[in-house]
Amino acid sequence: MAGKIQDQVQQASSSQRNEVLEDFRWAVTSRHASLMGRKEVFMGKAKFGIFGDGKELAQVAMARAFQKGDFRAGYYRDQTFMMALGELTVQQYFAQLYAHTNVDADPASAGRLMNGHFATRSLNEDGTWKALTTQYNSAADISPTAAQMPKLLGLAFASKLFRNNKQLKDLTDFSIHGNEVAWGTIGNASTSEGMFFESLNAAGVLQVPMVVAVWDDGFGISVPKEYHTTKGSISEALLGLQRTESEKGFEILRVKGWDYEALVQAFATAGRLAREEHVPVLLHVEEMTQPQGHSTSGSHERYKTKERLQWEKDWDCILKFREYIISSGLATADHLDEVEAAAKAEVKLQKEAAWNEFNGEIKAELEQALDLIRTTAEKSSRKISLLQLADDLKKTINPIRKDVVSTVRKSLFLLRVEGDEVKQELENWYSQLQEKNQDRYNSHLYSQTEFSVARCKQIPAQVTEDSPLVDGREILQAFFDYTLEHNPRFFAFGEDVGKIGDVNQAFAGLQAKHGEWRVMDTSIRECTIIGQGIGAALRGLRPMAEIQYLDYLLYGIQLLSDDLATLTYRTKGGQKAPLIVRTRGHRLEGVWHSGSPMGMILSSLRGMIVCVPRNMTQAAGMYATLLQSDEPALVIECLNGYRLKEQLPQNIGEFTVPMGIPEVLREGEDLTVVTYGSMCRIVLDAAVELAQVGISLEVIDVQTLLPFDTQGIIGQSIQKTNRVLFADEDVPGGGTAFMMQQVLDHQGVYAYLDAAPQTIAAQAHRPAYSTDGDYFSKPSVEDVIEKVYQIMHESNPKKFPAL
Ligand SMILES: Cc1ncc(C[n+]2csc(CCOP(=O)(O)OP(=O)(O)O)c2C)c(N)n1
Repeated sequence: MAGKIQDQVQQASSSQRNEVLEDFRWAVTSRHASLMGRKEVFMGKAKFGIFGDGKELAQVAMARAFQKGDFRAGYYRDQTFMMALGELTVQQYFAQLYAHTNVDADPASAGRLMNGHFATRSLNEDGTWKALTTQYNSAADISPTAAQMPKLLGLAFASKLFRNNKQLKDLTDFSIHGNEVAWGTIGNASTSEGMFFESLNAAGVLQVPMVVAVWDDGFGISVPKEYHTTKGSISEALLGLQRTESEKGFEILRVKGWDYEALVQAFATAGRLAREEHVPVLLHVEEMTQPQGHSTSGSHERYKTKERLQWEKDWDCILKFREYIISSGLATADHLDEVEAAAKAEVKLQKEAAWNEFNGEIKAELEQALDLIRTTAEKSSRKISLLQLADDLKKTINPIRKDVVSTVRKSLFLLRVEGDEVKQELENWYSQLQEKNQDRYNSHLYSQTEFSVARCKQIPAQVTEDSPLVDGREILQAFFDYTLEHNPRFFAFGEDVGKIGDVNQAFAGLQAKHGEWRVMDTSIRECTIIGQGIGAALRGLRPMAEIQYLDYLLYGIQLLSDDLATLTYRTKGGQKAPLIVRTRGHRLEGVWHSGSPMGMILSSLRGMIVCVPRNMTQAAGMYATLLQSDEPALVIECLNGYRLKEQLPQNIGEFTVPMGIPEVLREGEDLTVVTYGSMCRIVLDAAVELAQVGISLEVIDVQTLLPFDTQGIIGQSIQKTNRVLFADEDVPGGGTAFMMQQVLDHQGVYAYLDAAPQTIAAQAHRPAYSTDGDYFSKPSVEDVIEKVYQIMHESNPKKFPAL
């Protein structure tokens, strides 16, 4: 018996030893990847490099505590963690450094992101979800520092919902009883960002399983931490968040980045607390280093003192790890040297394999291009110039796709005077190459799967004479009630959404009916409301995040633009977050409640659907479409429409409004007005008055700005009327300029126009307060009448004399 126990003790200690040595192997593997990565950049084989050296030890410890189903949302230093988890091979690491466009080579971003942007794939190729609870998960990184924090909150919040909302308990591909922890990493300097503080406060309020590890190397590029953080320490500065026996809050832990045992223990404690008790944890990892400096963009000798540089050498976490292993008798120095030598050799092999695969594809295309240009040259009158182009291409050092394509295009330009028999082969080859490059560099901005909005079922609203006339807000209320009943993954949250059912009462009574885990209040924090939604959507839920007024979307626009709108594109279809952002805008009163900054939205949110319903029936149909699809969307309801009467369709909750299909609201002969949202009513009122002076307006509601008129309905109208005016409430050159560009560039209407296409928009400033402020700032019925009349006057001054 005694022997058996001794065996067990020995087995335990040998497996412990193996674990430690495995961690050492990953630490040195990662370090050599960093060292070689930097050289690749200096040799010109990659453009830029940012590496995880100096942060290795904490990351092997974090990997030990990370479990299947968990999510990471971190930043560019986390290569060791990803490698130790088995979610990043060294070859993939180098493939991203070279920007290899193949998903298998770089599963995180298919070459779309610079190195150090990590992600796992949550989706199958057809856009369906993988079983996230059976894999390790990393949300896709983005570069703006601290912007990983709001979605981290949402990833953690999803666990809270899964644990508390019993209707979700069968969704075991996404959560097992809300046991999943969301692990965040952030550099010490980046904790100065507002997003960091907002996210931590919200996590403390919500009590979500979120562990935030701060990698503290004392600097943010060249700026020391005294310039960044009160008291020079984020854990000191945030002591007020620490939970006590009587008050909920954070658990705050501090640990040194070179102390292996303490790190393993700290991450284990953090993981346990978060997983079991849903307590958020701040884990401040101090005394980290940066052996190679911040990135390949400069050297740290410029701003670190000699003493600091020496300290970083003496306290290098791998050096300390070696000392620990040797002094604990877990391995000898010779053995560790052997492990390190083997790791280094392996890194070199995988680096070369990554380069050969990356370069091999390009070389093959280059050789094909050279062959084709040369054979074409033999048949062409431009032989000498073509051969010269081919020779120049051949001589390029480390050629890239741009060199190949640019040479082919120059060749085809030279060949413009030749017949098909000379150039057809090169043209065909180039058009196939274009298709491949389109897929490599331009695809997946929008969903390419069966869940794209374009493929949603179209079900018309059923309205009869008997359909009751109700307030617009009641249409939405009926829709949300139906959806809460039928779709357990759907939940809505935002400022004042819960108890009172939003400031315009579209959710009135629905929290009481469906529960606090379906319809909920948040604090005033637009940015993390968006992040909360992104994170929850990444975990298979269908959140509706409410921004109380469109004017306050600016607090969240950076996140929407950098994170949500780019998500599917930057992972080449590897992740999706079908978040619906609901807000209300356009006309009301004053500088901050009448905004319509559509130009800003259109420029920054490509990758999202942008819906601008003219009334609440259309809004309900759009929400139904969006909930069938997997695309993220912004829906801007009309602020002044909640009390207007509309007929309640019989099939509320089921009817859909298709995306990208404008609706002709009034048919006419003389001029097409293209508009949306609250302006629809103004333009329709103007149309009635203009009819009385013999001007017949065709009024078109675009309904969605992204996508925009996918069937060319506006162009067809212009073919009939030969005149067009684009109208909205944005500043001049905003939404109207976008609509005009779309129609002129994509619908070939130039030949049909009898008058210059024009726009009518609001003043360049925000509206002054009160109804008069609105009248003198936003387009009024009279403004539209006069503008249309002016266009008609220019066409026919006799019939329409000057005003
Ligand atoms: C919003 C934003 N501002 C500036 C930058 C440029 N930048 C990249 S890394 C960095 C320093 C970050 O330092 P820290 O958070 O301490 O992380 P470390 O690199 O030291 O690990 C800066 C300023 C950025 N990426 N995003």
